[in-house]
Amino acid sequence: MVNSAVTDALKARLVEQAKAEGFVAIGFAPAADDPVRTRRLREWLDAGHHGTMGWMEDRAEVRQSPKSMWPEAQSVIALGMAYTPEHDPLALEAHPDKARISVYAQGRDYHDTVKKALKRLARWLVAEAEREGLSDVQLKVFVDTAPVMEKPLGQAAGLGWQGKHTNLVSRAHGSWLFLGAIYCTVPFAPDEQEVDHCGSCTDCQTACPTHAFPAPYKLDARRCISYLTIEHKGPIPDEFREAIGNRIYGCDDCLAVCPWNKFADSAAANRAFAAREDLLAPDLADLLVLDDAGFRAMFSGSPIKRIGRDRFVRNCLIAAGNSAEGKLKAPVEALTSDPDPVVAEAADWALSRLTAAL
Ligand code: B12
Ligand code: SF4
Ligand code: SF4
Repeated sequence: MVNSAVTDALKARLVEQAKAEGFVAIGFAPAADDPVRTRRLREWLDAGHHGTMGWMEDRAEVRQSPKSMWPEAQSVIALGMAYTPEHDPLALEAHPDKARISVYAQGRDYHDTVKKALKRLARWLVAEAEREGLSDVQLKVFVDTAPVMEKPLGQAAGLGWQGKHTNLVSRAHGSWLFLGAIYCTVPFAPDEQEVDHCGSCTDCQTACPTHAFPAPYKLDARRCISYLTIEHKGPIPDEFREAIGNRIYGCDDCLAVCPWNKFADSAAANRAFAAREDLLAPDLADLLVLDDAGFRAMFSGSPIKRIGRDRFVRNCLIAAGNSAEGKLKAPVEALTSDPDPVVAEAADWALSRLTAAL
């Protein structure tokens, strides 16, 4: 039997240590199964809303609950690191010659930053638990890529609530939190679950350019610009090309319009996520000419590097086709003979759009 006075004291110190590691939100939840969460994940997958993200389906039984991944887990420690922007994420809407990169990808890759901080925190916890006489404490750390439902776990731990746009909204940090989780064998006292504060607001639902919400709290990823520009390989379906506008990597529209962001202060953001000067408002003309080496050099340390040059240039071509900018015609035309057939097809489309518009 673990002494709760010991775990409570350890929990209080862990909260302070998490802050020292740059986390602005931390909460604790039991590692218990939740039939509602499990059912909703199943419904989402059965509706095919995950599109070609087969990895969501492959490990659904593991993803649905901490216990199904790791029966020994007792607690979930949910953590949030802020990336609140200093600028208006929608500012480039009326500048079709510029490329819009979503806020989360304008600075350093959060996978690296959050994972490193989680690992340091985990090492601290094991050492301190031992010092308190808790033997054989085990834990696992996660950010994004593991089969873990970080948003509902974050809500269960009191970090915020899943808004109608499906992301976790925090009363203090709005929509701008990266999430991470630690599963551990220490039975920490749980915090109170956060409740929904969306009320009658529908701002995120009406802001979506591709109508990706079949209903509040439900996202059809196949229609989401984030999915289409990052996860989706192959040609972007015609029906979404115009609506994508000049968004070349991810999308912030449903997050940016959320009224809770007025409480978010960019001073709380981790400096690693501050926008790189060259990614705030890059010229499409400069991005269209990137070859493989140029792409890798430009996006080293950035989450953008993972989509590779071909998918990136494909996205830039969709934006160029929407731009009606004469100066983009030459670089677009050069790409019609690109060795990658998806790039060449997007270039044909963009060229015909530019020709019709000019
Ligand atoms: C797959 C994925 C995507 C997919 C699908 C998104 C989605 N909504 O599922 C795509 C590629 C589209 C995507 C996009 C983005 N993503 Co993403 N993504 C993930 C990932 C890997 C898994 C999410 C998941 O489990 N989806 C499955 C569905 C079933 O889960 P769900 O959204 O929680 O669904 C719940 C609701 O629908 C709810 N529900 C259903 N019906 C009802 C009814 C009622 C009444 C209620 C109340 C609730 C409810 O219950 C479901 C289960 O909890 C997580 C990381 C992780 N491991 O958790 C990051 C993650 C969610 N992504 C993140 C981010 C930042 C983004 C983008 C903002 C990036 C960008 N700027 O382009 C966009 C946002 C788009 C959006 N509006 O969601 C962050 C979100 C942080 C936060 N504060 O919430 C995460 C947590 C990564 C991280 N570690 O920080 N993402
Ligand atoms: S990220 Fe953009 S495309 Fe995706 S749901 Fe939000 S507003 Fe719609
Ligand atoms: S925009 Fe409105 S409905 Fe959407 S998450 Fe924010 S408060 Fe909720």
